[in-house]
Amino acid sequence: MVLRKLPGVSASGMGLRLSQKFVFLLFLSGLVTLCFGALFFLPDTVRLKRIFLSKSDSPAVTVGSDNDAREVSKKVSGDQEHQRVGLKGVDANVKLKVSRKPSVTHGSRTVERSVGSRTQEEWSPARAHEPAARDERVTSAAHNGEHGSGFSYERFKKCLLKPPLGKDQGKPSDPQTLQRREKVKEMMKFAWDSYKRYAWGKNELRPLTKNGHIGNMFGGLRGASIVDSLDTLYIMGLMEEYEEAKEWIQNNLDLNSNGEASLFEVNIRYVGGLLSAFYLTGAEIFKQKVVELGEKLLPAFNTPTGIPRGVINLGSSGTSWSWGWASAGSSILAEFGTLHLEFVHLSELSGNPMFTEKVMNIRKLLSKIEKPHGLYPNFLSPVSGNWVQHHVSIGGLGDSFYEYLIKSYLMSDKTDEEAKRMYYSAMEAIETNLVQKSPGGLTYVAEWRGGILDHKMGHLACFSGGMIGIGADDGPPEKRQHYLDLAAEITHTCHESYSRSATKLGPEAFRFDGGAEATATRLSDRYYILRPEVIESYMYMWRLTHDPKYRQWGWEAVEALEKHCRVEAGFSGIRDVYASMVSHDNMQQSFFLSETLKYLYLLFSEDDLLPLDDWVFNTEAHLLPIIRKNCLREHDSTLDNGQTPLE
Ligand code: DMJ
Repeated sequence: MVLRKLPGVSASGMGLRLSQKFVFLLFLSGLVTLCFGALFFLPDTVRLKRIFLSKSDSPAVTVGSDNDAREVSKKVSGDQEHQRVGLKGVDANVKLKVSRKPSVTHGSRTVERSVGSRTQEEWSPARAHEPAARDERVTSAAHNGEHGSGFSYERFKKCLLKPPLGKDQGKPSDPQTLQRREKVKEMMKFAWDSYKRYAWGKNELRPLTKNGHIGNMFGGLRGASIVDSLDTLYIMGLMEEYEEAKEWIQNNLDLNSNGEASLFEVNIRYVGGLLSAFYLTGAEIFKQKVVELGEKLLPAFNTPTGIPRGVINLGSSGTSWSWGWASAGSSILAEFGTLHLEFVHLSELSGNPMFTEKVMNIRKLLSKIEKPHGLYPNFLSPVSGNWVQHHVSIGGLGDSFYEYLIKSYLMSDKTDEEAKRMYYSAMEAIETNLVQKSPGGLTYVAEWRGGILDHKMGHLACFSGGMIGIGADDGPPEKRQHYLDLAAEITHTCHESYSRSATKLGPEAFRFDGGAEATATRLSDRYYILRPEVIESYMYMWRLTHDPKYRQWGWEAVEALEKHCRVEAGFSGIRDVYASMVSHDNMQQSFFLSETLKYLYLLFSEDDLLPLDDWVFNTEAHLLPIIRKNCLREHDSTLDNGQTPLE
């Protein structure tokens, strides 16, 4: 290359004068500052996304219900299609880009993500299911970790107000309901047997090709379907299967993996699944594994603000990254906001306060930060602690954050006043800004983009019927009935999104504009991947109202699942709920076993099966007990009234 001599510039080595060097440096640093600032402050425009999204070998398609954040590259190659999961915040099993830099993304790379009121002796799990008796004996030889856990399973059991499995495992007296419940149990057995036969040890079953899927959403961890199924198998009394699952955990669940995992997904499925299995059965192995796994997640919180990044290396490095698709290296509200329940229980079991400290720090930041119109945007910088853009949604990217606020309050035996305050003021803001009525009279929760409403609701947002329902009773007295009505209206709208399709299953997202009323208008929103949220709301609304329509709607869903999703080797999602000739997506999601089938089973059971006075469900439907004062820890030697609640 020929360098031309510029006036005033010496030709030797581009020798600039000192003042010119200074001006040049000033210009350069200005440019860098400008770029840096732009990444933080510009809205999430298509232009910006182009910078962040990796070039893939196929065109980018919109995945999941969030068009801005989830425009991920989807690799389709014959039957090797990467499935779309559309989890809270992230879509599993799709090709996703991970931002390698802690805050602003410069470099990036692509990764595939891919027991009424009987005495405690009568209700002990030992009576319900023999294997549990062994588990409890193992547990009473308390395992004290580095911190000395001080946790006593016996003490915990005494503190439950009611037997977890009810007086007769929740068996309904009405023959039709019993028959329906048996059908759901048969579906679980079929899904489990198929997974066992074709995909044992892998993360999910591919029911068409009859093989297993691993993906890399769990950072090299295996057996997601096993961990996710443990409590469902146990509750349904599928004890042989539960024992197989437990044995696999004991002998094969290797936590020494070195891959990149979604903190959120590992937490809700693995941590949640193991905690739930431990509290239900008392088997020590689950406690050991979950505490070990929890410790591997702690480095994700090593950020300037303590807000964890979305992706963590489970190996010894513990390095973490932000999702490449998330605006400017931000963390996702539904991800860092969906750790609280599990982490509080990790502290209870391990005696290590660190877990609780980490999530309380998140809480503190979110409580203090200024919120536009009282709303919580979905993206926050783990470096600056500021919102990155103003997209608000009670569906994907935001959803389970709100769920964990009210459940934190309930799980704390209604002592966590901060969670209560945050939940009800968020609800006020959501009602003022997002809740809408369609011309046809359907109540829905729209999304908010910097003040502009997007009149759509994702399937994920349909959990909110149940959430608003369980939160109704603790709201301001004058709003209690209102919240219950709102919960019923939202659940009704979500049911409409099912009944307006040819398959009677609901689409990934449905709209209320351009003449649409609870129907998907885009091809890319028409799929159904065995998601639970609508059925989850039926279950809660049944428990709260005992209106028979909820059981009827649940049964309609069972029939549709059987007709359209059941294939020879398991259950599969479908690509278009409006096509009567269905095309299957070849994926039996692990949440189908942990959530969809569990909620259906509970819907057709008596309310004394897993009573809500004692338990909350995490966002993957795993059970976590309400923490009563002086009930879990050894040093809490006396109960308030000197008695156990069952005495
Ligand atoms: C599940 O993994 C959980 O319910 C999560 O919170 C959201 N997505 C799936 C089910 O749709």
